[in-house]
Amino acid sequence: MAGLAMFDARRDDAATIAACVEERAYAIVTNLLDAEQLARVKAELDPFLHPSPPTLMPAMWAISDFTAENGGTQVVPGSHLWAYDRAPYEDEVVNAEMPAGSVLLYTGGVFHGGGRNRSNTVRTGMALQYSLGWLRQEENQYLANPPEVARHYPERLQRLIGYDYGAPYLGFYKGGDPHRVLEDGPLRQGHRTTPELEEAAAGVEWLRWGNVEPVPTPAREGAHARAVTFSPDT
Ligand SMILES: O=C(O)CCC(=O)C(=O)O
Repeated sequence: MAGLAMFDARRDDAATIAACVEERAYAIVTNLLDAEQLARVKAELDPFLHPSPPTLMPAMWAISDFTAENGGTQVVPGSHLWAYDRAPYEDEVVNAEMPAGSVLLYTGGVFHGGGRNRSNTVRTGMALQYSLGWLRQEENQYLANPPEVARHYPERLQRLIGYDYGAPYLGFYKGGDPHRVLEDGPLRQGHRTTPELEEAAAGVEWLRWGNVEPVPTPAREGAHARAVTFSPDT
């Protein structure tokens, strides 16, 4: 399965970055509105306590050149194996500099984010995000109950069969609540508010999956990069 997002990152135009990310997952919008904030995709999309076996693989295609100056995607190599609460130091963050036509592959547990665009050029990329094929309902409810049929069901049933978010952000439609496709009138803004997102995230029961032991956290000095870490206990 793949979600598709196109984005143009202009100088000091965080909203443009947000517009792309909204096509994929609202939580990442919040994280990336501040340029150079790093996050893990999987933390928003699956309930497996980090680190775990990979469930997602984003592919970032460079449509234009990606450079450090124009905010090319930043990644923290090795962070897919870190303890969930370890934030990267600044010198652990690298820019994926690559010419147009290249692709950056990473797993959903890697800290990543868009850098600040300090150039006068537009950075354009295309993000295709792949997940394990079994991360879906057993019956294909959208074919079995397409919108023209499902719109006659009670809302509770509509949401039960999939016209709803999976917690906290999975399954969005045009950046918002998929239930909107069954509602009359123009598509209203469907984004969850920050309190709603936080409530959904707080309701996640983090599961241990696999036997991936976190690499030991080094004892060292240095400035931390801006990153979203979490504790499953809070
Ligand atoms: O701006 C970028 O290159 C990274 C965008 C991003 O974080 C994402 O697609 O999840």
